[in-house]
Amino acid sequence: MKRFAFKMYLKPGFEEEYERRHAALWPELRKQISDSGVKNYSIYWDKDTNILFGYQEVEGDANSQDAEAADEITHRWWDYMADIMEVNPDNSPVTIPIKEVFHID
Ligand code: RM4
Repeated sequence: MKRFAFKMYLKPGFEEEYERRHAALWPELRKQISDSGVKNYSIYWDKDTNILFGYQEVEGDANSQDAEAADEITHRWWDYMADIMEVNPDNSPVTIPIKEVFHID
């Protein structure tokens, strides 16, 4: 199991909408994420920068942000979220991996 942390960017003023959409996460996406080996997945919002900090534990090789490995459900979700996030041309969220500098179990 590997730990993967990353940052994404929320458009200003959309934190409530972001939280609302995630509270209603599509069941098929939740299943796809779990089936892909991503566990213990959280996203945090920094109000001062609108940075979204993601953390997840990954059993395989593909994390949730890998646009190459992403399936149709994930790409549909990215299309849905594109109006409130900073995205790449394929609507995948701009994702910057963050280096782990400390961990204890
Ligand atoms: C985020 C982003 C991620 C996705 C989660 C569920 O806003 O779209 O790629 O894994 O939602």
